[in-house]
Amino acid sequence: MEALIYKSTGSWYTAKANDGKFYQARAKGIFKIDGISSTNPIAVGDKVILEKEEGQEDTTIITEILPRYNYIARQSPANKHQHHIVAANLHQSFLVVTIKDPKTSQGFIDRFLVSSEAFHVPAYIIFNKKDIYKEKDLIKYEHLKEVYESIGYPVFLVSADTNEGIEELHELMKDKVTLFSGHSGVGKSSLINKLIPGLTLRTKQVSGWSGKGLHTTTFAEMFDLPYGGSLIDTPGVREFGVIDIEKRELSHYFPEMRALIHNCQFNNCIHINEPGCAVLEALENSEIDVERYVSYLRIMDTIEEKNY
Ligand SMILES: Nc1nc2c(ncn2[C@@H]2O[C@H](COP(=O)(O)OP(=O)(O)OP(=O)(O)O)[C@@H](O)[C@H]2O)c(=O)[nH]1
Ligand SMILES: [Mg+2]
Ligand SMILES: [Zn+2]
Repeated sequence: MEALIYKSTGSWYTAKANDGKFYQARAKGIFKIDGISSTNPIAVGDKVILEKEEGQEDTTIITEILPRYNYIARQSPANKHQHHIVAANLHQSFLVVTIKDPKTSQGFIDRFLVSSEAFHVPAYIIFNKKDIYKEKDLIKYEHLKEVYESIGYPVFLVSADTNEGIEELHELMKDKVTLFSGHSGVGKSSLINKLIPGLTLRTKQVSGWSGKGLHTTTFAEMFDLPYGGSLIDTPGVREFGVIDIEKRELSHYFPEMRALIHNCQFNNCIHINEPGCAVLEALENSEIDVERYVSYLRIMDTIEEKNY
């Protein structure tokens, strides 16, 4: 029978079959998808074929992964040459960020957005913890909202504590599959608890933000929305390493650069020091945000040359 993966712990999967029931499932053999080396060949959101295990009442075996409509992957933290598939078959992703406690850097936002572009998953930026922002934090927020909305990424300001802005998120999520991603401690699970009444995901107990590297959510998990659609909670990530992008194509994943590159004098321009570069000209005229360009250079530095 056909089923959808709701949770993966590495060795066991929870899958909802088209009989409407949840099954515990194990994977049979080694799956290799598209020939890529991945730490987790089956991810939350994957459609699979389940077979009842002989002699077992409740457990099942995954015998096949059905083709993916799309997926998001990042570098495995343990091995940068391996992929970690964050989730599959997504309509959109919410990058949950915070101005403080913890602070999300613009570089992190940009690496996530580049991956979203490369995997063709529309991204929204959700600033959480509005209730603790002081005036200077709100000024920073307004600046970032302007930067990102001007290049096509919708930006929202919400608070899981006070419920501000939550209603707007409901509308965006209806009948869609939405991935929640972001650093640990930004409030992904807290927001999800507000978005799905009755859900009580574990969130960091201590009030406020007291340390780094303490992940409260440890496995990605999908939840159905009461008004149609579903969402995927994920463990916080420290870094979102981009994968499978070549130096020459990186600017295609920056929408504000993509719009200009046909004006560069050389068609193999990578917009660093070439003469007649339309991107550098726009940068000089402040038509491109300097921090975005800095992110471009930083990501460029992390891309290893392949065969030239
Ligand atoms: N002041 C304030 N605190 C919040 C808000 N949202 C979440 N928090 C607090 O931030 C801390 C982290 O929240 P979580 O929901 O566990 O964060 P998470 O993003 O799911 O973290 P991981 O599961 O580790 O990735 C908790 O102490 C929450 O109470 C908010 O809107 N305002
Ligand atoms: Mg969490
Ligand atoms: Zn150029």
